[in-house]
Amino acid sequence: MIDAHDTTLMLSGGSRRAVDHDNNCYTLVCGDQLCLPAMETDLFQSDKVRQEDVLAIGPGSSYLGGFLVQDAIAVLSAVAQVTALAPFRHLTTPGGQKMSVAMSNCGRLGWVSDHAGYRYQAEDPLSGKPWPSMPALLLDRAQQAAELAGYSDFQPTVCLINRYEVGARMGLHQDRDERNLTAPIVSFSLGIPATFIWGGLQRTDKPRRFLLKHGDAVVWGGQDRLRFHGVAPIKADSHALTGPVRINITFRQTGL
Ligand SMILES: O=C(O)CCC(=O)C(=O)O
Ligand SMILES: [Mn+2]
Repeated sequence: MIDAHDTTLMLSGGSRRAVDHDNNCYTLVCGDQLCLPAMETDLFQSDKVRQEDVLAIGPGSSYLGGFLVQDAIAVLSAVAQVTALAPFRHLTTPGGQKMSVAMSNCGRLGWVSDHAGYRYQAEDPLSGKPWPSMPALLLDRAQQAAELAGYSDFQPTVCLINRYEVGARMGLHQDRDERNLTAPIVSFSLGIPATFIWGGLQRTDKPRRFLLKHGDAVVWGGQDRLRFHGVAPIKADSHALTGPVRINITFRQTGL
């Protein structure tokens, strides 16, 4: 095992070697360089969250505390592979404002925003090429989280990756750009913590706030699928694996 400093995944630039608890060695990059990690062991081995660890936060929504902790290095390594091909960028809202959260996507479709509106599309507007494919580990863990939350046969076509630096936030909103509102949203948090704002079905409903920490998952669907939610401005912090950054990954099932 190497020390915490050396395991920092430089998702905002540079590259690092990291060794996880099973002695797998990874090279982690973010930039225009692609570096494949040496993954020799079974990435799908951890199955640590049990049904009894799933906390209901609404009739159709669950909080899975620590769900991804065991896989965090491999998941962040997969994210770094995606963002080497489709770099994080700050999109513009239809109203012309630059978003504080930097985004990328993998999967069949990706979520984009510009002066023409919010939408899903098959090509990365930066490269004109298809989005990188969804790494098998990410798909597997998203499906497992959905299953634990009571949603079987989740087939996400979109994996939106959000990078939050200090001060970045996401205003109260509904995820409603998807064609299929019967499938849930699966959301993973890695790195420094965030205060999640968990509202109701009306924008004016009084929201609850709870901390999303490294490795936590939230799943919402069914009658909670259109709940308003957001992320409060990120406070300065540092995490051994991501440095001063929070990574959020949401999985969505939609077509065009
Ligand atoms: O960062 C989060 O926890 C939530 C992200 C989100 O709501 C979104 O990408 O639509
Ligand atoms: Mn959302």
